[in-house]
Amino acid sequence: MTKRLAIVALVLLALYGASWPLRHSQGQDAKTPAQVVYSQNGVHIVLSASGNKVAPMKMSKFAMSLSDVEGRPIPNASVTMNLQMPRMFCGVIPTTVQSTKPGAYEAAGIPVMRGRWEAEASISIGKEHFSVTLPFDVG
Ligand SMILES: [Cu+2]
Repeated sequence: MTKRLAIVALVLLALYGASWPLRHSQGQDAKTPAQVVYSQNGVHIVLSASGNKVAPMKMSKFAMSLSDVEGRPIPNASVTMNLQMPRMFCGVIPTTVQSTKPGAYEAAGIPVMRGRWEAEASISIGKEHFSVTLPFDVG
């Protein structure tokens, strides 16, 4: 009897263990990252939402930094950013982007409704173009 119980316990434990990757990925899906880091061709881009809560119809701010592999700021980039909801027809909401210091930018825009949004930054440095997307939640 005790042996049988032990086997049942082992089977349950194995099932629980096998479902771990599933539970883990669900947990990650439910949360948006605080920032995205993008690195390519010697350009390092960090895009983050400023402040911890974004509300609908409120001005939301985003910060972006551009640096080279040694961490030196890259000045004189051309930066635009739009806000949009994936798979919805809320339209594309432009933001105003300003450089706060060399290699640092602040974008501000107003998401119009609750839900999952994406901030899409387009960056041109000389002849190179980069695109970085930050998912964020409004609500
Ligand atoms: Cu929408």
